[in-house]
Amino acid sequence: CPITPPPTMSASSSSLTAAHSAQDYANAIDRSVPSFTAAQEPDEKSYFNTNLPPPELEEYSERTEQFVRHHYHHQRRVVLITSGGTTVPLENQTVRFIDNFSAGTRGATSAEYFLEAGYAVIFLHRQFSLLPYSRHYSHSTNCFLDFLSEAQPTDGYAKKSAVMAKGEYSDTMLSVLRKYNHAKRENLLLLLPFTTINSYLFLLRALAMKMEPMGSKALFYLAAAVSDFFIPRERMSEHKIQSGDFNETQLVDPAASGVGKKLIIDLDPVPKFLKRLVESWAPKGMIVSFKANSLGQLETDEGILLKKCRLALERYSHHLVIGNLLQTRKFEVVLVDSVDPQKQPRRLTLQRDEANGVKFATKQDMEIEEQIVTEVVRRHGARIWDVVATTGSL
Ligand code: 9Z3
Repeated sequence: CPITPPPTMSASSSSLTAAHSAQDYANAIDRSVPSFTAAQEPDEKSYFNTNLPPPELEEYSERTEQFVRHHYHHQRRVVLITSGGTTVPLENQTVRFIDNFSAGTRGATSAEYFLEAGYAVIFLHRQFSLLPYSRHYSHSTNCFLDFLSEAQPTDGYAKKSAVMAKGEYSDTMLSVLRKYNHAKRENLLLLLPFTTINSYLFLLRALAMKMEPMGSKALFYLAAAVSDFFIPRERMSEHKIQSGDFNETQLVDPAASGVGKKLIIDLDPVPKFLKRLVESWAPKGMIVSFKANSLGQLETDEGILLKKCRLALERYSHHLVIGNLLQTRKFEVVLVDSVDPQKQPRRLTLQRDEANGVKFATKQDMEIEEQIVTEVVRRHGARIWDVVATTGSL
């Protein structure tokens, strides 16, 4: 999860105010529970037997199976990218949910570079988050309409008025369009949207298992911002939580009275399934996870971030952790690998221009994902050779 959970998990962020005492904050997360240990097989059984699979599970599994078969045939490597935030619904018929901070930039941008590197991409993403290629022209900062102009018949391009790309954008747009069309034509990009943390977990497990035929040519690039806490099915309210519902749902504080009753949400830790992915769902694949931190002072935070990356490798035994700080994630990441987690990590940075104290990437060197993906692809290649050399097969 990219965000250290807020001191109290209230449904409304507006209630995260000085009205809560330091004591409230201190008690909001039960630190006595060893919550961040890796989930084991019984935890997996318990989670997947007690929570409901999403309706799209079967369809996505079939599409993934076909996609993998097709690219296995063409001897391509396949990467499963997860991208965007995961929601935690408060009701089964969801009206309210807790969300996670992520636009999907890391995932969508990386997908384009993986495609350029010859991979086929399964893009498991939060619905309506950024997508490869269309990300250049979507969302509020770069509305696609701003890239268009009206062509008049006199321009010689059209017999009647028509829409065309503005001159200054058309070269870039043409290049993006060609790559997009190529990916579509060659069936290189499988877009699979999800919304909730529960769907994400069910889908990750099912799709990972469908990648099995790829052997070591399967790569997992887990950039989605995964919720740390959720409400298990047996405690979830069926309908919208009403302010008088406290006995039924256990979600509204029965001790509070009158106007301004507090809604107290009791969340369980989300099981950490990364180890199950490594050991059981995709034992031959290479698994890359992201770790994010969001505190203030860069120097100290980097120390904390590095510790967290090393701890993650120790706990889950996967292959590479990419650490990023929320504030600088577009310019800087560190790579900590399982071969020697204690050695100085590989740091990737973009050159920066400083203007008014704000840091921008320079124009020549815009996207850090290009560097990240180049490095991951290189390590994946090395690992495939290792596996072939030691086992004689992929
Ligand atoms: C990340 O750290 C991603 O790089 C970001 C990307 C979410 C910061 P944006 O989408 O942001 O470009 O806006 N992802 C965090 C992944 C995460 O939650 N990891 C979990 C963990 O380490 C599960 S593997 O416990």
